[in-house]
Amino acid sequence: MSQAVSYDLNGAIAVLTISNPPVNALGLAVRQGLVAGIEKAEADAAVKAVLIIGEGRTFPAGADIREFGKPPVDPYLPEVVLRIEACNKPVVAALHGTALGGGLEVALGAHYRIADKAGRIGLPEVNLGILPGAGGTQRTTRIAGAKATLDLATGGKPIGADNAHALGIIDRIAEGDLKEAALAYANELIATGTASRPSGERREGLADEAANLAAIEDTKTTLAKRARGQFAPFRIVECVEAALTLPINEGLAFEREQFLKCMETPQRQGLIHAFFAERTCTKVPEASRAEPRPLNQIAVIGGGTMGAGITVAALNAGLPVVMVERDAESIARGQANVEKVYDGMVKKGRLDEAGKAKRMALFASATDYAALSDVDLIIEAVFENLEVKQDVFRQLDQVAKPGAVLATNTSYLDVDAIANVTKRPQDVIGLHFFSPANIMKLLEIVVPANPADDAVATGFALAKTLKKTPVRAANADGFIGNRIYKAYGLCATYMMEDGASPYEIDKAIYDFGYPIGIFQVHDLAGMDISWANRKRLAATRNPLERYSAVQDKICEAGHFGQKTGRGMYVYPEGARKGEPNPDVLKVIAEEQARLGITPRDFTAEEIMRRYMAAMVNEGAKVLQENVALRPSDIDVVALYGYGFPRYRGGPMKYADMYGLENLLADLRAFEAEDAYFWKPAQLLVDLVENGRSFEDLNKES
Ligand code: 3H9
Repeated sequence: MSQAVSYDLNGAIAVLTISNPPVNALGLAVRQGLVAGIEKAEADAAVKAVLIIGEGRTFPAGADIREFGKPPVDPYLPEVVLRIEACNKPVVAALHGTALGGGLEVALGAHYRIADKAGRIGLPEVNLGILPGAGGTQRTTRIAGAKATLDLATGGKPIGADNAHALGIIDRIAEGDLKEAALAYANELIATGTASRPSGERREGLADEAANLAAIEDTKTTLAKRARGQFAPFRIVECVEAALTLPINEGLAFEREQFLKCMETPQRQGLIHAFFAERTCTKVPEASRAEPRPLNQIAVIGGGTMGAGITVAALNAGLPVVMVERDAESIARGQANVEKVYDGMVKKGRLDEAGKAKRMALFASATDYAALSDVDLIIEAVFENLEVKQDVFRQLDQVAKPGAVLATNTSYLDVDAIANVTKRPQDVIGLHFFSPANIMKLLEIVVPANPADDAVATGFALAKTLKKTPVRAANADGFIGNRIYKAYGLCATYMMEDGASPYEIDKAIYDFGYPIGIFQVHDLAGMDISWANRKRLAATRNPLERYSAVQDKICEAGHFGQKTGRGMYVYPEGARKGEPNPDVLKVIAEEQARLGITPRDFTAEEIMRRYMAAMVNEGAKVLQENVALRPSDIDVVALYGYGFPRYRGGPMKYADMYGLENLLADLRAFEAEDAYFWKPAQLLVDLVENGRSFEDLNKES
């Protein structure tokens, strides 16, 4: 027997225990072990039933994703599942932890399923750009119907054992010890002479034809919007449709065909890259060298939009927060900002009053910094101005207990300049939250010149507690995200001045897969914010940098976007979706005339080629300056902070797939028109010269 699957006898039951840490993924050794185990059990006349169970934390959480893209090796998972299903003795699967994807499919190959009460099951393949390829769509539909299958397989979210039980996917819930309960179940089957029961022959889920057809139509409608541009979700619908009409063997063959098509797509590559990237970003040198400091009580300085959002994120995670503001009026406003978020959630039915009360019970407020004397981590979230922040840190230095981590929430400012006003710069880090801070997953953890390892590790521990995705950034203007954003933002304004209208640019970006275009983002965030930043940097701007004054002119007229009803778009009373603003086109025309630019046409393809070249080139500069640890960290920033379409993996992954030599050729072509802006990053030149990719750098990190 393979080491990955052990074979033991318990009375008349053959127990196959899967052991492939950490998540018992169904790699080759497990697949071989399962087939061998079933064959051995069949061959032994004394064995009357088989039990499949996982060792450690979980029943298999799926196929081994690391094998994808490599040549497949026999036995394939669909065959393994068929072999289990064909066993002439009843097979029970005992599920605990997260029985996902191929793991659930193996369980569906078994004839009976028992689950631990806390167990979760799901078909999350869609999150990886693929679909359940070992019979998941066919067998689940036969057992639980189209709606349950479509929800599981196109939504990709796991459900609890109780829910799965109610749907008929799980036959029994184990109240006590799972293995004992599963053995008892198998013994019962033996005692009652219950035969094996192949899922592929079941029909309960097919009974309500009208409901099944309605579920297909509903899902098609929701996916048209929710899964715009994606391949796999629509193939899943087709597989479930096939399950409703085709015999099982044909249904399985159809599913296999669709699975293989999904495997061929760049979307599969992009999504699997994203899966590993968002796990790798938590691996940083400081956290490998030191344990985080305790995090029992945190404080937030400032109750504005950011401060309130950070407070809500912490309260949601069960972390007590004391909010500090300068006077009673400001603290009342801060508390109201927090309550407003919860009231909104209550109104939308996402939280009940009891939930709100539970969270607010963890909230305290103060107007005196003395309240900070016993706090483990203090997050300053006051106005984005260096002097103001430095002043706060001087005061924090007086009152914070030794060993408290002092964090500044800043989008651009120099964290060392803030740390160095204290006598404990080693305890200071930057935490760049994204707005709204209670929703956005990204947290840039900014590491100044000489931090204590455990202070940085505490930042990563905080991210984990808040269920955020942390990315380590060195202390440089704009860190990772805003620095790159600035580069492709500039590229967009140059294209706008050269003849592509902002509306054509936004449409190209939307069609690429972003939720909205960059000018719509400006309007949403408030054009005054980037205007203020441009003014802040005006004195240090390199004279070689091309400067577009179009957006300044719009701001000078008092138009800042959605909040003023006019910006790059106009927003008719109450509307959130804007319409093109004719004044903007007028300003652009005036600027073109002033600068002697003859506007030209841009195709959507050229717009995106330039946009991506600007983004990736700046990403490469961020890497060569060691602001980011690895290319995949930049991808995570773009995915979680800036709406980059996940199925494209992130800009650096996109560049690898586009071909770095092609990207460099684009940059060289654009360089002829603006040698300053389009100068290729040296790192990119070196990678191309040596035939290497960003993925090679990921592997070395
Ligand atoms: C599939 O099944 C296809 C079939 O339908 C058809 C085939 C023909 N493979 O997330 P964590 C690693 S597709 C390989 O930090 P958690 C992960 O990278 C699959 N490795 O833990 C990490 O490694 P490291 C469908 C995997 O407790 C470590 O395990 N299944 C796999 O927060 C711990 O992971 C899925 O999509 C895998 N399948 O969450 C489930 N899964 O320590 C994907 C995990 O080196 N997995 N690893 O960084 C998950 O959603 C979560 O990992 C899980 C645990 C919820 C299981």
